[in-house]
Amino acid sequence: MALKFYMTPGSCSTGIHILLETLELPFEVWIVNLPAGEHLRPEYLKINPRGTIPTLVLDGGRALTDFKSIALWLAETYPRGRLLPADPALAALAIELLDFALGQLHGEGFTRIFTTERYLSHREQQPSSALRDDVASHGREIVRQGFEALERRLPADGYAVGPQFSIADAALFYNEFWADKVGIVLPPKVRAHYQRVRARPVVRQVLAEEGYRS
Ligand SMILES: N[C@@H](CCC(=O)N[C@@H](CS)C(=O)NCC(=O)O)C(=O)O
Repeated sequence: MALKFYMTPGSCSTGIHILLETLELPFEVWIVNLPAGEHLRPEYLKINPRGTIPTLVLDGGRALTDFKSIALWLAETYPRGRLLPADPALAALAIELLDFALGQLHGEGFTRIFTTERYLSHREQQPSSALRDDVASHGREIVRQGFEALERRLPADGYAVGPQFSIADAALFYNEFWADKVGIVLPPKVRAHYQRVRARPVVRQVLAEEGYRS
């Protein structure tokens, strides 16, 4: 049985898609249409009770239901892909950056921009557009400050934690891609990192498969 990958084009699952293709693994793609609410259907909730993507169902049926666990499983199961540095301190740093990408840039920043309604008071019958704008611009500010912090620690060349592409780069990349899409200007080293990852043939292939022109 092949790996089953549940994804939505252009979402955070793009990062996992890049890791799967980098490792040249065979996998089945199951598209979950988030805007249509397919992630909340009972069939999908049976696989991933939180109703989020990405999900990776392993050979044997066990489901991994968040980005970090999938990325770690891939890196540790296929060490030849060198998706985590062999040096434990660098590997820990990669996990720190991955966590920062998922928790801060995505979790605190982009969710306020993409799913603004989740931050509006449920007591408000009809939240004003000023309130919406306030939440979304707070999200943009969190993202902007997050990339400023990243700028101070990214090396001038290579990837996030050295010369080798790692799971941290895949997590940072989808956030940089989103910033590009919503017109948030990336500081110079972050922008160079984004372009370096985006130029990788596998990344170009994944973006093309997900419907983006390079
Ligand atoms: N903790 C999850 C969160 C992933 C996540 O937020 N995915 C978004 C798409 S980028 C999602 O599934 N949103 C649907 C929802 O939260 O209802 C992970 O790390 O995989």
